[in-house]
Amino acid sequence: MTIPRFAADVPPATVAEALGEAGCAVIERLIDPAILDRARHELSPYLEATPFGPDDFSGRRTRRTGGLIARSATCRDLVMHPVVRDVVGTVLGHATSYQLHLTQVIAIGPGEPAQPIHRDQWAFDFFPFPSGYEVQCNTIWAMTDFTEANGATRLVPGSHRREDRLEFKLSDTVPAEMPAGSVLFYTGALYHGAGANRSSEVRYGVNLTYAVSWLRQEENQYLAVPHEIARELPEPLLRLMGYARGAYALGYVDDLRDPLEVLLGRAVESTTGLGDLESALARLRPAG
Ligand SMILES: O=C(O)CCC(=O)C(=O)O
Ligand SMILES: [Fe+2]
Repeated sequence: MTIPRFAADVPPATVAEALGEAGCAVIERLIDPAILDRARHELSPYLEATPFGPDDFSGRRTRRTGGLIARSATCRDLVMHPVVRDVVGTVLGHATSYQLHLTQVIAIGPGEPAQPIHRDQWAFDFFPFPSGYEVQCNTIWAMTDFTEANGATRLVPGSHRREDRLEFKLSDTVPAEMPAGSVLFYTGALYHGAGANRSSEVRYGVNLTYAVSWLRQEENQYLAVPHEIARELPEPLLRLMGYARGAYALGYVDDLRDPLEVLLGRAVESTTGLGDLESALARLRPAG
């Protein structure tokens, strides 16, 4: 199986369908690479200050810079990109809602070996989610061109439906090569890993991931984004960051208050999943 590839004008439903079949998909040149250059510029002090990873999985020649919502206005727009929201909303559409899971620039330095092949959903303590029940949908935006030589993400297309805890060799994988401005989608169950960087340049990707909102977030948005900054952000972004109730009641504050109301100090429209609960209950009512 190969990686499904699309042009920027692809309908999001087509990408979601491809993700169902292959567990991965690329939209080439979805945005102007200048937008990603701007994000890199906004983030440059943080990118330079980030230390290399502490172990082979994080990468000892790789820098992972997070907190992108607080640190880059451009990254806020990437997180909310309407095509991404549409695709992720379909892939995770079986859940009442989904939320942002982590934001991270992954800068793979020259000489970095390939990352072990893994499933991102193993982050959830290796819980064996049922095959076909995706809990996570991920994106990596190519800030620089992704080439086999500079560490393009390596994927095993179709492996999202395979058994859990498999071990793959690099020869089982294909590189998600793509020009800057493209975005790679892959689900939480897809086996993949960062490629080795055998070039002399740094490979920059922006990893923005989303997960169903009944699971704990990998990056803690409530602390990664200072509240003075959060209070100035648009409400839909805040909800996606987790200032909303997951499913019916997850994440409420004291007397069943909405977390967004608490952050902003004023009444907001309810963000509970009650609407969905009511329609689900209506479907279960006996006819007539
Ligand atoms: O940067 C990449 O290409 C992929 C990184 C990755 O899979 C991870 O860190 O979980
Ligand atoms: Fe990964």
